[in-house]
Amino acid sequence: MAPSQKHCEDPGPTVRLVFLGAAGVGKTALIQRFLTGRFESRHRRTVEELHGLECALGPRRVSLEVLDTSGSYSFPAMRRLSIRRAHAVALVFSLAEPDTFQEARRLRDEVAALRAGEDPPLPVLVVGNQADLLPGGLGPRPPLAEHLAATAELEWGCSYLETSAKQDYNVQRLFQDLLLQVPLPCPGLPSPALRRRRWTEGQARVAPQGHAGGKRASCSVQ
Ligand SMILES: Nc1nc2c(ncn2[C@@H]2O[C@H](COP(=O)(O)OP(=O)(O)O)[C@@H](O)[C@H]2O)c(=O)[nH]1
Ligand SMILES: [Mg+2]
Repeated sequence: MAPSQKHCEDPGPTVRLVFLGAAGVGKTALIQRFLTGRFESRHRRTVEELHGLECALGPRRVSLEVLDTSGSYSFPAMRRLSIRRAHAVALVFSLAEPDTFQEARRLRDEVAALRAGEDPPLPVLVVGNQADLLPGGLGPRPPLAEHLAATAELEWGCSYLETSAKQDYNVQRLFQDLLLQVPLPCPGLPSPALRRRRWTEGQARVAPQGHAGGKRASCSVQ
């Protein structure tokens, strides 16, 4: 993390990350794993929950908002509003239940329709969660997962990541990938392309900050 005196005084721009996907795919579990470091095996229905934390992106500070959505069809107006206001979207499905990929496809179409023609395009990261439940666990990708990854990357033009909230696999990276793709009008902040290259070269990190055992209040991406 950059020393705090190097940060600008203002809280910086707000960056909104929105988690979409069918109910039960692990949206809440991924967010809770990131914020608290913990995993809960019980499924509790989410309506909509907004989490806020401070995040240092290199020398700049941003107010990070993470929106956890219900994944049900009951709140279409809320969903459309959250898509319109998003700076980046995590489109989560379960690798253990490939049918949930169809819901991801439907949501991806809705995102594409609502945010059509934007330059740069809204970053959308397709997240195959519950990877620990694949035959072979977190080992090599089975052919079905390979096919879903190729659809997300080649057909939809999105980036793709496999995660496990349960095993804490790629959860930091999920937030890092989303944050690195957000274009910010920040003086002194490297471009998304350079930030992504730093990540690829292993220089970028999301560092946990804040409360041990409690909810994380801040994070840092170098
Ligand atoms: N094995 C496994 N279970 C998970 C994982 N992520 C979530 N779950 C479980 O899946 C169920 C639904 O998770 P939840 O986060 O509530 O889903 P949401 O409706 O998308 O928010 C819960 O019982 C979680 O414990 C994971 O990566 N692996
Ligand atoms: Mg939930």
